[in-house]
Amino acid sequence: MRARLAIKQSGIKVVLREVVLRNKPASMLSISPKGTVPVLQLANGDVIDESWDIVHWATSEHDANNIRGDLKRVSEANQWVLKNDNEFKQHLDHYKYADRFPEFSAEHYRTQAETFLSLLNQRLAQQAFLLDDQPSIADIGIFPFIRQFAHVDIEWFRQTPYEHLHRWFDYYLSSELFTSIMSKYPAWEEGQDKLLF
Ligand SMILES: N[C@@H](CCC(=O)N[C@@H](CS)C(=O)NCC(=O)O)C(=O)O
Repeated sequence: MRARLAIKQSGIKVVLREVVLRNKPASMLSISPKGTVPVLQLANGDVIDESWDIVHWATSEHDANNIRGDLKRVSEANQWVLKNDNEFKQHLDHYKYADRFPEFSAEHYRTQAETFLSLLNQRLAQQAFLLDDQPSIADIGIFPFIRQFAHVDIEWFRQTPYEHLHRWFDYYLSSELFTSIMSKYPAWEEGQDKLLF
C-alpha cells in the first residue's frame, strides 16, 4: 500500500499487475523469487521488491507533491520507517494474528504496539505530520500499518487517548489519495490488456 501511495503521489504512471498471493504468477517469481509484493520492474529491467525502496524510487524520479524533501528529511523518514518495520510491524502481526502466537494474549501484543502509537501521538501533538507540518514519505510509509492495526479492533482504537494520531489517521483515511489507491483490480492474467495505475 505504501508503494501505491508513493507512486500515486509522485505522478508517475506504472503498469499494474494485480497479484493474488495464493496464486503468484511465474513471471513475478522469475524476477523476484522471494515472492512478496509489491514488485516493481523498471524499464531497464532492474527490479525493486521492497515497498520502502519503491517509495524512494518513485519520489526520487518525480515528486509532484514534494513529499520527499532534502537529505535530512529523507534520513528522518528512514528512521521512522525503520522503527515501524523492525519493531511495530512485529507487534502488529502478533496482535492481528494472536491465535497463531498463543504464548501471550492479543491484549499483551497490543500493549507492546502501543509504545509506537504513543510516540507517533506525541510527535503529532507538536505538528500536523510526522516530520513537520507537511506530508512526507514517512507519513505514507507508516499510515498503512496504523490502518491495519486500527482495524483489528476499530472501537478499541477509537477510544484510545491518542487524539493527535486519530486526527492524522482520519486525514489519510478520508483523503482522495487513499481512496484513489483502494480501487479493486482483477487478478492479472497472461495476455491481459495493460492496466495503467
Ligand atoms: N518488507 C517487504 C514485505 C512485503 C510483504 O511481506 N508483503 C506481503 C503482502 S502485504 C506478501 O507479499 N506476503 C507474501 C505471501 O503472503 O505469500 C516489503 O515491505 O515490501
